[in-house]
Amino acid sequence: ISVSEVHRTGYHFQPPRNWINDPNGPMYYNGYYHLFYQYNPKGSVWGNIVWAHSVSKDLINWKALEPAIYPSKPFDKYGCWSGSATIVPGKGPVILYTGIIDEKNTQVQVYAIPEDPTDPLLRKWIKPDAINPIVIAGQGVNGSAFRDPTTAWMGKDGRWRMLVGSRRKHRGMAYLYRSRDFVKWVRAKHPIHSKTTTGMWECPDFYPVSLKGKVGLDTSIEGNHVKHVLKNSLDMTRFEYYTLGTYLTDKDKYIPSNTSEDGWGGLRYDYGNFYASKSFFDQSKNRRILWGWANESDSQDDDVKKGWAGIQAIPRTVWLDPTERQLVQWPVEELNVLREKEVSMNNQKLEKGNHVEVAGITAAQADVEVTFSFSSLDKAEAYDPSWVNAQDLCSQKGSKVQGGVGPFGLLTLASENLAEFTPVFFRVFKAPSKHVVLLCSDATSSSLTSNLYKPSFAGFVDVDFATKKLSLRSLIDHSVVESFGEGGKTNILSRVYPVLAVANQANLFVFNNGTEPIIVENLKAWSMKSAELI
Ligand code: DQQ
Repeated sequence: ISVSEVHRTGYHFQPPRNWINDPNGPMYYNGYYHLFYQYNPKGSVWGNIVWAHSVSKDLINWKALEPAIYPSKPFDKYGCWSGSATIVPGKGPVILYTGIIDEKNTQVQVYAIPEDPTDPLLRKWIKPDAINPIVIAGQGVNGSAFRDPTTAWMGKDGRWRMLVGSRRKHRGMAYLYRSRDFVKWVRAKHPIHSKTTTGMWECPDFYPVSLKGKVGLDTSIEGNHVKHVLKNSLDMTRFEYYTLGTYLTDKDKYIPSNTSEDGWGGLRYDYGNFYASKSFFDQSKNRRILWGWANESDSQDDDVKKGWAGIQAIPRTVWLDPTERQLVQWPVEELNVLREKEVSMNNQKLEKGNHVEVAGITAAQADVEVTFSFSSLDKAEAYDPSWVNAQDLCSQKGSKVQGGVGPFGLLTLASENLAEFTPVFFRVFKAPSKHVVLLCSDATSSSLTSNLYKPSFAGFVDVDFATKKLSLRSLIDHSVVESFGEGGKTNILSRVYPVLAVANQANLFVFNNGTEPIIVENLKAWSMKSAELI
C-alpha cells in the first residue's frame, strides 16, 4: 500500500482525493440523505472552495455527484463557504450559504434552490439573480466576519428566523434575521446571543432538544418540553463549545442555563479533532444527527504528498442527557451494518501493568465496545482542584504514568512491541465530595514520525458511580480513533499516522496501569467492512 493510501479511511467519509472541510447543508429529502461539504476541486490544501455533494440511503455508503454549488456569480465569485439547508413547506429545500464577493473576503448570504425539484438527487442548484445576495452585512456589521447561516426555523408568528455567525471586536455573536417569505430578511435589533472574548463564532447551530428521550425535534419546535442548544465554532482555537439554555421566543433571545459554562471552557461535543459541525433533523427516523469535520494532524507537505486531506466524523445521533446538564451522542445505528467478524472478551481481570490482546479482527479498521468494572474507588488518586483543563491533565498523566483507579482502557493502533499506540483510557480521581473521571485519547505515542500534531486530547466525564463501571466505544479507522465514553457523554476524535501499526500490522489491547484491579466485564469487537464511498 502506498503512503497516500495507508492512512485513508475505510468507513469514515472522505472523497477519493483533495481537500475537504466543513459539512454543509445536511438533510434528508425524498428518500435520500444529502451531504454537501467544503471542497477544493484543485488540490489537497484549503482553497477554491465549492460545495461538493454526495448522496446516501443510509448515512454510511455514499455516492459522489458533481459539485452542487460553485462560484458562478458576482456574489460568490471568490468562494462558496458554509451554510445550511431548510426544507420549506410547500417550497422544498432551500440552501443559504456564504458567498465571497472580493479578494478581501467580504461575505454575503446567498439563496439557492434545486433547478429541478423532482430530481430525487437534487443535482443542480440555481441562485436566482433577482433576489441574491439575500443578506449583506449592513451597518455596524463586520463584513469579513459575517458567515455560515443556520437552518431556519419558523416562529409562532409565522416568520422565519435564521442566524449568521459574527464578531464585534473580540465578542462572538450570532445575528438573528427574520423573514416572511424566506427571501427578504431583516436583521433583528439584538443578536440572539453574544459572548465576550470568544472571538468569531463560525458555523453557529441552534436547535431544540426534547427533555425526555432520544427523539429529535424539527428545528421549529418550541415550548416547555424542550431546551435549546447553541453551538459555536471558535476559529481562534479550532474548538467548538455549546450551551444548553432557554429560547425566549417573545424576545428572540437565548439564555444559557447556569449549568452550562458560556465561553472557552464550555461543554464540547467532542474534546478532540472535530470542528465546524452541523446538525439536522432526520424526519424519516425522528432523530437529530450531527456531522463534524476532522482535519488532518500531519503537515501540509504530507497532505500535498498524500493528495487528500480531511474526513467527516461518523454521523452521530444527539439528544439531551436525563440530567439535563449535557448532550449525549452515539454513532448512527446504520454504522452497525458494516460490522463483520466479531470477537469478545468476558470477565478478564487486568492487574496493574497488564495488557491483553483482543485478537482475531482487523484492528486497523474496527469497532470496539467495552464495559470495565472495579470493586472499589478507595485507591483513586487525590484530585488537585487546579486541574481544570482536562487536556493539560492528560498530558501530565498519560497512560504510562501509574495511577490508582486507572489509567485503564484500550491501546488502539498498536504495533506489536508497543513502539506505537494510541491509548484511549479512563482515570478516576477523588475530590472532597465526589469523584472526577478523565477520559483521554492520547496521540503522544501514536507514531514514530516526528512532525505531527500529537495532542493529549481529554475531557471530564460526568458520571454517577453507583455501579462502579465505565464504558467505552472506539471506532478505529487507520488514521482515526473516534471514541465515545459512558454511552456518548464525553467523546474524543483523534487523527493519528502510525508507520508500524498500519493495515494488518496494527493490534488492539485492553490495559490497566492502576493499582486497583480492573475487570473487562464485557468486550465486543468487530472487523469493519469498508463503506462504499464512490
Ligand atoms: N470554513 C468555511 C467558513 C467557516 C469555516 C470556509 C469554518 O464558512 O467559517 O471554508 O471551518
